Amino acid sequence: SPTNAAFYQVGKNEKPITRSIVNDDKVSWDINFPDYKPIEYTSPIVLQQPEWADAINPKPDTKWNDLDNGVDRRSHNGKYKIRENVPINPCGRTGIIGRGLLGKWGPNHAADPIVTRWKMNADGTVSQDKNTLKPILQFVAIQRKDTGEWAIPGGMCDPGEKVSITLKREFMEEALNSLSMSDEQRKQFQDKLSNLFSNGLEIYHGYVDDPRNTDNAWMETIAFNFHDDSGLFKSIELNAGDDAGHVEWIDISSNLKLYASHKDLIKKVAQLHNAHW
Ligand code: RP5
Ligand code: MG
Ligand code: MG
Repeated sequence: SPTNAAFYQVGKNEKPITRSIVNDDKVSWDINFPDYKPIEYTSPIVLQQPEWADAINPKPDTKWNDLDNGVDRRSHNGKYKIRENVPINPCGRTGIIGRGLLGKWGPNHAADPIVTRWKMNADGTVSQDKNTLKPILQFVAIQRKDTGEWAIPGGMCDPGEKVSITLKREFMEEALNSLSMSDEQRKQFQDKLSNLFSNGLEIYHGYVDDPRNTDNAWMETIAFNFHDDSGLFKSIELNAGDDAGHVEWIDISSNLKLYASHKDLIKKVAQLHNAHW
């Protein structure tokens, strides 16, 4: 279900916005809710129309549910509805109309690289959980600068960018700080990672419960797992960059508290590897 948080402050420079309350039983558009009075909010950053943002009012000739001049306006969740030339969130009411912090009307596409390895003991055996006796998986997590929450180092797909490229680019930017590397260094890291990133497994594609979602703009993602069994990261040091403040290998378990829908994605990865959860 869409985010129901009463407060909406993503980004330290944003003023906190109070969503109008939508109880779980009123989220679906199929339920009559005559008193629904969503607040209207689009961040000043978005209204300045940076290159990643749509026009203030959607252009009348926008190709909804289609590729639109390189911008992918298709949803993973099927065809979304348009009302008065504005897309309607397929998962229901959020308490906000407008775009909030999101650039695109309708779906905003992201990709989430979930890089994993087994946790090792000093003697070279795989570490097991004391209770479940299952092996412990670790993943590369970043701490987001906007909300302070731990998260997968994912990010937005650039228009026309292949998902495989976005996955690797975002991992390198947020977990290896590639934005501050020389072109030559960046190329070296790209090569080091090329085996790992060419053997991914799709974990999920579709709508995600992101705190930025509104009734007219929402996040969708494609998440891939890249599992390293070769000890590759013995020679690669993690280094937070871009919208990540910190980066770490984190043990996977059901105790994790993560941003947006990321815990669900990580759970799927744990199940895939029959790891401790
Ligand atoms: C989440 O937003 C997605 O799962 C992805 O991790 C992230 C992309 O947004 P930015 O990290 O670019 O803000 O819902
Ligand atoms: Mg990023
Ligand atoms: Mg990001």
